Amino acid sequence: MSLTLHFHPLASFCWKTLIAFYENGTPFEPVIVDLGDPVSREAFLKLTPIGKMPVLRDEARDMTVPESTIVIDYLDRLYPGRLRLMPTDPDLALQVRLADRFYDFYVHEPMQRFVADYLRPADRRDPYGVDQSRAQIESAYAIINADMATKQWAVGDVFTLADCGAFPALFYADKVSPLRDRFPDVRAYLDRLSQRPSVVRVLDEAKPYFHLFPVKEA
Ligand SMILES: N[C@@H](CCC(=O)N[C@@H](CS)C(=O)NCC(=O)O)C(=O)O
Repeated sequence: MSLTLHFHPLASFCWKTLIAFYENGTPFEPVIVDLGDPVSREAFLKLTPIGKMPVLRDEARDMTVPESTIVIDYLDRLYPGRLRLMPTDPDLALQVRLADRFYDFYVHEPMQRFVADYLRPADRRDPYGVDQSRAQIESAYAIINADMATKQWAVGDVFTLADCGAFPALFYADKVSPLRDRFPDVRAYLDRLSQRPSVVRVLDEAKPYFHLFPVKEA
């Protein structure tokens, strides 16, 4: 098999690429990275010195592809499936890139910072930073709520790369800064995403690891 995905089943940015793989049934060999295991860690750092997952290895093209967005873009161009995750229409593709950046920068990354704070030693926590992350997520919720009032998926009627990234960002953001019933159109969008078979599969595969998620209640 040509494609190997290095990932962890609980890691949110890895979910983004897994959703893309499962949407199109693209075959790949899964390699679970355990950064707590010295052997797995060393092998992973050889592949990608920055140490961030997911990473795609394509033996057929002798390519190592880091960054979830770039992995999906790469698959869409070189191993396209039934569903084009990056639209061929340039205006729509721009909308997808903008939405993808929005979810990564203003939901996913603040959520990650929030979660990372829980993993710090008690005397190194950063309540000010956590408040900033929460405020960022809340501003993003308000923007998404207005935007999704008239849309099915992130850029309209078709499911794209932006939706692959929106699911993990919103799923975990909802754990650290709960949506409750404050943002009904974000909630409805998250519910629609949760029903995609690709997402159901990702959640099923993550279940055995959920106890490792450090935020029990926000
Ligand atoms: N911009 C990167 C972010 C990747 C990222 O932050 N991955 C996390 C897992 S969700 C990771 O590798 N964390 C390990 C670490 O920081 O040590 C992407 O889109 O792939």
